[in-house]
Amino acid sequence: MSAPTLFERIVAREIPSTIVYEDADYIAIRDIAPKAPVHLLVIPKVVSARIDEITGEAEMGRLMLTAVKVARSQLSDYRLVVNVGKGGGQEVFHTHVHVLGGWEEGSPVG
Ligand code: DGP
Repeated sequence: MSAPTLFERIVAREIPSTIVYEDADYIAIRDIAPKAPVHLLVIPKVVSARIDEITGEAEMGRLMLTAVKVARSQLSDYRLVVNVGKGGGQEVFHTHVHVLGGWEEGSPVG
């Protein structure tokens, strides 16, 4: 068995985090190094290393629906980002969707 991922350890409360949403299958936390005034991570509890390992339409759909639900609970406008692989900027290899928003001057640059 491989070592638990950072996010599994957060789900297990072994590592503290600010949890903003949780259900049986997903957790959403505040990012420890926010890149926007609001920066959340929506994380499936079932581990896949990267989002392109998810092949089920239902699983992919529920992940995005959960990300949108979490985003809409705090923001009217927002950005969803998924980094995929080292070259795509991914640092934590447990699939997650970034929710970014809350910029004062409307949309961010880039
Ligand atoms: P990514 O580069 O897409 O793999 O994003 C990983 C994010 O996880 C990054 O924005 C920082 C965040 N992060 C890393 N370690 C922790 C942690 O211990 N707690 C929380 N809340 N976020 C973390």
